[in-house]
Amino acid sequence: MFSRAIVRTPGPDFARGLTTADLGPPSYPLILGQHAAYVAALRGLGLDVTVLDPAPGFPDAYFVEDPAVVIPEAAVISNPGAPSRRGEGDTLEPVLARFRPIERLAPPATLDGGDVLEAGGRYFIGVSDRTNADGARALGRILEAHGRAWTVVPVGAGLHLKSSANSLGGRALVLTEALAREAAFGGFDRIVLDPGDEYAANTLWINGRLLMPAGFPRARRKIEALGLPVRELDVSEVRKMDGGLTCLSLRF
Ligand code: CIR
Repeated sequence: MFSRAIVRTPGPDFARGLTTADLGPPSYPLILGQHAAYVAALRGLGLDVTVLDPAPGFPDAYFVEDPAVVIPEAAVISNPGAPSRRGEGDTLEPVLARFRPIERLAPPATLDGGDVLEAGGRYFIGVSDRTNADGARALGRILEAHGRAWTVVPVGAGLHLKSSANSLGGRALVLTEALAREAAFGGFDRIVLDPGDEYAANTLWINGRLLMPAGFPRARRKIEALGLPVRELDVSEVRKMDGGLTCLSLRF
């Protein structure tokens, strides 16, 4: 269960962030509105939300999930895989230090929090273009020191592990077809998305309710069949910058 979230308002330079999406130019007024609706949704789900100001010089910094990983015992400042995002963690540290002892990952380890999925009492760490094997091992050692179990998962397609797999609470996961046969997820109840619905894997479970990106009715029907209450949010401008619902917050 989560009680808090940290988010950061996108800055006016957000369109200079990294992206591989070819979905057209993103709009600043629209992303501000979508971000405000996201914050309101988190608050509506009972979370105490800390909203940080934009971080000048770091156009991707509103994707606060990537430069840190928060576990019950610590906040780990990561070393993000993209050089332009290194330094975002320093801007989060004073905020996270209010809630957790700080630990740090150091080069050659690289890790983005978007590659870290907690589900069924275990941490799954994706090795991706952003998170290397050193990063997975370094976070794994911290998790182990706090008595937490972890498993490495190769991320074939998509930016991060959580671009393609997310928790639906308990032992249920929503996954793209590409990850559905991944042995690490063998013991889970799996909702596998249809081809074309891959973006809907970036859903956000908060205390028994699910936030989903708008516009994926087939995926929504599959998830609602589990009895999980779903709310859709429009994140079109976030998607243009390769992001989704999970990347916009740190929850703990
Ligand atoms: C990036 O490429 O780093 C950002 N434009 C998007 C990060 C999305 N984060 C996430 O999926 N956890």
